[in-house]
Amino acid sequence: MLHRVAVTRSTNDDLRALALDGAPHGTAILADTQTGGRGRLGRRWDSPPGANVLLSVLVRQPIPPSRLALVTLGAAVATATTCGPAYRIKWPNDVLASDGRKVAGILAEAEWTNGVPSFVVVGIGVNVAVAPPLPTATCLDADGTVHDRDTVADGVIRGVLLWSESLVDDPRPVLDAWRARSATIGARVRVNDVEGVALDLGDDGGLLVRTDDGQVHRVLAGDVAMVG
Ligand code: BT5
Repeated sequence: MLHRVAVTRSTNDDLRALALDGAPHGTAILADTQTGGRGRLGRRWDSPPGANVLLSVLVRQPIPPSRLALVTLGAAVATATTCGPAYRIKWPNDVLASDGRKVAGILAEAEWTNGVPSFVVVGIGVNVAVAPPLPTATCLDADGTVHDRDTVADGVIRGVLLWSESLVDDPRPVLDAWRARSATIGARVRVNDVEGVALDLGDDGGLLVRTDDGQVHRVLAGDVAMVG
């Protein structure tokens, strides 16, 4: 069930409220504009006027807690796939155009009840027709073609549900699909205080980075900067 709203603070907040009221797996909210769109770590997600996707999808599946971080990775795969073959993922959740600028981001928020995850609200912002005035941002239409916002939203919803359902039984398909779309693996990166070569993903979705002294560090959260 897809709810459409014109203006809201954050579709993630709205969908969480619906979920607490018992909304089923697959419920989604698509907004034209957000006044308080959120990124990770207290950052903002901008929604300049234009036909962009500001979307939240409810995942209510018995995903083992150890695999919850993979919901974000699966959503990033779904979004990059919908955007097109040239789009790549920077760990963990940025979808980048081939020039390295960001076209989409994911904010997945899990709700816990008595120590058990009861649902995950997966928020996805895709700049379809217009990017905010940031040097690091771009939009799908920047490739010179016009993209249909509803088609993008529909592709992302289907993909998010498909990949998150696959996590119930087996984390490997999401991990492998993410690796195949990665802009990070093999690159020299700095993440938190660690600088080195990004070797691979761990089974939990963490990033394995080999520093120049040969040690392998596993990073579970943070922002990757490409170095050199
Ligand atoms: C994200 O955070 O990329 C997660 C974005 C999730 C947004 C969706 S929209 C629907 C749902 N409802 C919400 O309230 N949120 C979700 P992060 O990795 O922290 O990236 C945030 C950073 O990206 C900002 O600090 C800016 O530098 C940059 N940024 C902000 N808005 C952008 C945009 N529209 N396009 C590209 N970059 C942007």
